[in-house]
Amino acid sequence: MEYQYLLVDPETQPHVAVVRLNRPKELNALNRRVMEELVHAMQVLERDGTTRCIVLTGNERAFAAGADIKEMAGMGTVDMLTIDQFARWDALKRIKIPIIAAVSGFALGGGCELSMLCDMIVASETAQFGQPEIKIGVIPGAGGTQRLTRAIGKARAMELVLTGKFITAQEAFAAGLVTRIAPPELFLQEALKLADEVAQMSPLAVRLAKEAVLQAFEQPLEAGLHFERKNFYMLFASEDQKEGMNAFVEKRPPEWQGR
Ligand code: DAK
Repeated sequence: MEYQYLLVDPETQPHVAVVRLNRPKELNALNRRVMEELVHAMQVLERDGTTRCIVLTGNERAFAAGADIKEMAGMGTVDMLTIDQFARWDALKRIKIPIIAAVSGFALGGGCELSMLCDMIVASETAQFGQPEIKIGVIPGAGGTQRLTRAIGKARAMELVLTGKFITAQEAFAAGLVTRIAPPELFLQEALKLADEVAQMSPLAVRLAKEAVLQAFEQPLEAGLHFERKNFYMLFASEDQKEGMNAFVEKRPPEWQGR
């Protein structure tokens, strides 16, 4: 697939790919084509067998200012149902490799939701997060009411969703939405540093760990603990578990096989 709105570097550093949203004039508004390309790029990286972590970013002014309002403005319920844009969001949710959102500037509406669908958010000091859909007569549709509430709590999420106000990177960090903040010239570097830390771990363990953490959003505690335990047991059937523990005992760095 030829990408019109993405720049993809499959190996910016060993085992780490960078996917850049590249629709700058529209502040990376997520139209149907962008979402289609994004799903394609992520699935290709997942299948290539070498990528262990993906950094998803935009530009300095915007990660993404939301779904494309101009594209949606004339649509009715039947259009929304038949286009079924949710299928693309669901496909992104199923990517098993960790994805780090490196956010500078606006992460609004669908842009904020996209950053929250990622596994971690590294923000530039200039980042602004918000769910301003209420100002255009709708509500968040791609997880904003759920993921934001889980990330920052009911009171703060309710205020953002009901008023459409934005929060700064510092506020997002204090609230637990963002894992690291860096100056604008360093935020991507910081995200790459974090990606490198993840990429140095056993890819198998990383995959099962991501899956288990995400279960905390889906399951009651007992079921989540059960899920975690199954993944934990499963890793004892892997070469990487033997390698990791032997390397510790032998005081040497592990060499992961991903098996
Ligand atoms: N859609 C389309 N174009 C957008 C856009 C957007 N979301 N955001 C910005 N742009 C365009 C502007 O129209 C403008 O284009 P021109 O007029 O130059 O042609 C250009 O980007 C630059 O924007 P501004 O001139 O407005 O720049 P400012 O610095 O003055 O303001 C701003 C920046 C980010 C505060 C402002 O552009 C703004 O308020 N943008 C809209 C933010 C917003 O309301 N976002 C939420 C959109 S609703 C779904 C999944 C997800 C969603 C829905 C369904 N399914 C799975 C079904 C999500 C919905 C949303 O995100």
